[in-house]
Amino acid sequence: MTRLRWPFSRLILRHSLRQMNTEMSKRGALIVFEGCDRCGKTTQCKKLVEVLENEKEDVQFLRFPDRTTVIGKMINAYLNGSSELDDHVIHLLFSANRWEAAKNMKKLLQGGTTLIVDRYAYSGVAFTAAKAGFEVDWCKQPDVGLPKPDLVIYLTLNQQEAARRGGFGTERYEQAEFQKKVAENFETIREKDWKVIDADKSIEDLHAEIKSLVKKTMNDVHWEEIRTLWT
Ligand code: NYM
Ligand code: MG
Repeated sequence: MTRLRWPFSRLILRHSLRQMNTEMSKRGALIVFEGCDRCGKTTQCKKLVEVLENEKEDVQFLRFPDRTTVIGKMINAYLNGSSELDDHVIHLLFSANRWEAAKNMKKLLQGGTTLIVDRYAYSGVAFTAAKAGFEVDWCKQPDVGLPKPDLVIYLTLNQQEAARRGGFGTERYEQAEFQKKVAENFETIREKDWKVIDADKSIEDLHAEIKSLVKKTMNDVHWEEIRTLWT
């Protein structure tokens, strides 16, 4: 018995040291970009990721919908018009598409990776609530409990500039009238700490503004717990 005790305690010590180490390692930040279609979100996300990677930061780009999964393929078919789905069903699929990524997102964040995310649950609410008969409160429910972003960058674009940037694509929702309602919904659901940025400027100027906000958040959240959305 006495001979066994020593290796056991050493094992336990090693285990708790490892645990302390993971608990004490810096976490990454969850950064979300939101806005209407054509506001330049994707361009900015990709540029930001490229620049941060060059600076040897641990970052990963994610986007919702993630059209590569089984659920994502159903969403893609709905958006490009090759399938019809009930409005409740597509809303829940968009949410399920986030939940299927949530565990991995948390793992990456805990492991120190900063996630740059093109759209999140706020798009889910703003787009579905733009349809007749859908209340914001109902729309939020399926996403309650997801990891909460540490920073939401909301890019706005006036109607004239949006029009100047060229027409919308051919996907469902890409019509001026619908987008106007979406923008109103973003105003309703946006929280005090969102960074609202007018996207009507050069790609470089917009990037510089965004990058400094993101860097600050990355430093601020190192030792903070990951929060949960709408709880
Ligand atoms: N969209 C996106 C939703 O309606 N609900 C959601 O939860 C999300 C994440 O999908 N018009 C809409 C917004 C867009 C469309 O997005 C596809 P993207 O970023 O254009 O691939
Ligand atoms: Mg789009």
